[in-house]
Amino acid sequence: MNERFDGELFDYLWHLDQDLILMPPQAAVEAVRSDTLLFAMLGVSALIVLLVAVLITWFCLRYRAGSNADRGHRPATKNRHRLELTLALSMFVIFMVFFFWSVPVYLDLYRGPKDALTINVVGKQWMWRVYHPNGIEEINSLHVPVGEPIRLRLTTQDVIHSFFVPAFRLKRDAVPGMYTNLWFTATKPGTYRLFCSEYCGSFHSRMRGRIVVMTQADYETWLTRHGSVPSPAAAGKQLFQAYGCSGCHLGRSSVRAPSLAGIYGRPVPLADGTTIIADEAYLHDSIVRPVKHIVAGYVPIMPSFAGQIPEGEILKLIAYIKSLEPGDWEQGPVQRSDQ
Ligand code: HEC
Ligand SMILES: [Cu+2]
Repeated sequence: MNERFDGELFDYLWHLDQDLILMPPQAAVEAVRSDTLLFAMLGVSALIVLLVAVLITWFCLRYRAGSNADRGHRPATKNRHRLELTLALSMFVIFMVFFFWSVPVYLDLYRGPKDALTINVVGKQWMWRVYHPNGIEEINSLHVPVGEPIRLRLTTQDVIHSFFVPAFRLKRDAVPGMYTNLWFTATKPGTYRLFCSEYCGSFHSRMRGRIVVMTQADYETWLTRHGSVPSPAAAGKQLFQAYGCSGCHLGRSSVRAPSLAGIYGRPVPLADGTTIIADEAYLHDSIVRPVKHIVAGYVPIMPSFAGQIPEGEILKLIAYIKSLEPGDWEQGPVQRSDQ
């Protein structure tokens, strides 16, 4: 048994108590909301199962062979109608209660608050890479402050993965070429387990990590301790040069390509006559699949960068493009000489 395997076995045994618990801790607002709903549904189902079981037993005893129970036909009365109506209506009411209870729970999971702190997460065989808005990067761990709404924007570098945090009762697929979102507000400081819950290759089971929920004060300390990294936009500016994007896109270049200054969030007219809002997904597509949306008035000469730029760097390029204000590139030569 080599040392590495030894370490893993130890790791496995060490966490066994956490793996085998029946209910993971409730560590987020979302966990409490879905647990309450789940247990209410389980409760109602249990009551109905109980009612059916009691009736079955009662009828078995009452109408058993040889008993002198009345087996004659019931005369058709208005009463029977009322029984059917009551049953149907009460079922309807129960279902409607659950409908109006669960819809907001579901919608909140897919449309979180606008002011949430956005953190990018990229799945990759077999790890989770985390990109904080201030440039801090982590692998297989995610540090967040308690009590603050967090939005995770997920994507993946290779195959489909799924971001699963049992303590938050949250799971969302990370899909290649797509951004999916996950919102949560952690309620208890502590360390929680993170899994990939979509089979993604030989070492899928090792694609685990931890979520560290910290008090505001601890989080501030953590940020300053890791703080002196370039911002994603600054890193993106470097990459924009390194990958030769500036050769086409910057003002002075001879090749005709649209200016990207101030494009984020604006409608872009496309060659097929439609317009599209330049959001993250559009910018991502423009880099890896330029022919998907061709900007009106331009020849589609941009090469596809699919598979050539890691997702983490695409995030930085997008951060750079987002940071540009309209007119930023007008003073082309000045811009270029300081790079
Ligand atoms: C060979 C020249 C060339 C290179 C290199 C190039 N582009 Fe482009 N790019 C274009 C052209 C031409 C268009 C407009 C036609 C189209 O949509 O395909 C465009 C479109 C875009 C758009 C959409 C612009 C809009 O107005 O909606 C984005 C975003 C973009 N490029 C980003 C990049 C990034 C990031 C890089 C570097 C990784 C890059 N480009 C490299 C020529 C280039
Ligand atoms: Cu995975």
